[in-house]
Amino acid sequence: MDNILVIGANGQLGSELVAALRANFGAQSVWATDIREPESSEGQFALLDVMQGKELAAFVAHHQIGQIYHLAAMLSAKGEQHPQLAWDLNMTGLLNVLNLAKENTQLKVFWPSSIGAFGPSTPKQNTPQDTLMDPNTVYGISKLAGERWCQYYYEKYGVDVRSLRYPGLIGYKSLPGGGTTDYAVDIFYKAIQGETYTCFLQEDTYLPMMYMEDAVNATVAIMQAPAEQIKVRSSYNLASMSFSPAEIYAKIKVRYPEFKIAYQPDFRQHIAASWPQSIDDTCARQDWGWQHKFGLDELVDVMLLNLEKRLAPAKPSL
Ligand code: AKB
Repeated sequence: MDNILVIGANGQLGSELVAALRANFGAQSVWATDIREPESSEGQFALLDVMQGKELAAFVAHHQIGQIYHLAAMLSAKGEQHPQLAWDLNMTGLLNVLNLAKENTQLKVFWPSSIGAFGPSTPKQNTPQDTLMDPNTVYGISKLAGERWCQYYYEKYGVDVRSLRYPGLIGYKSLPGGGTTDYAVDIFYKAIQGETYTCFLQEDTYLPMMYMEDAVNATVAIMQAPAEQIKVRSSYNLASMSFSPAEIYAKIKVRYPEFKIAYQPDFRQHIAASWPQSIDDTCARQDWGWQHKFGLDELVDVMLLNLEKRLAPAKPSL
């Protein structure tokens, strides 16, 4: 069994993906890496900066890595505040990984794209796999360019790279940071903590979203699928649900009748308005059998159940 390297393992997706990979393939075969120490570390962890290509190559050789999940990136909202940094991190990191895989074609690579790769002229409803893409954020431009690089390295050098266009990801185990879809996590914390939630998007802003367990399952599944089933080498559309702030607020309010929301759209509204509202992921379902489990009701149930436990005040010991 090849060892597995996760780059950007402390992030929202990374922390949950590492746990799933360890459960599936054994703790000893999974290396979690990031540029900062994790808050709590239960398995093998190392500091590693994907921008340092030579260090990355040495790590991969030393630990007999056969699969890389390269998750380190700057997300959409933060990227608009630091355009040059976002471009450098999102592009150089990916190219360092792809160049390594070009030298060693036994390496299998996973790299995340996003609904952010679409833009204002993209069809908003049931956005097809192949369609007009004109992203107008640095993040989106880096994702679209990254998709083209993945396809290029596959065709030109035979690199086995696989990718998903994630919607907004929502989970209770880890916090997102710097994204436009982050509101859909933050809102649960405010509801449980008894505070008013001030939403940075307009109430009717529909966006594609996904519960973290589905996203992790999709990621493991696409990497496990036989190579001949992976017919898209740029990035696959992936979907499970879409909702607006008003819709998720209404669902949470059923359980927290006192919960209040206010709307103060900021620059992130402009980003969200440029993205699709729903995604057609037929190709992923047909090619490698993708199926989601969680819709909006299941998402709200699982988030409230687990965050209520986590945020409950500790009982005083007697
Ligand atoms: C973001 O909001 O930037 C990300 C994404 C949709 O890629 N969650």
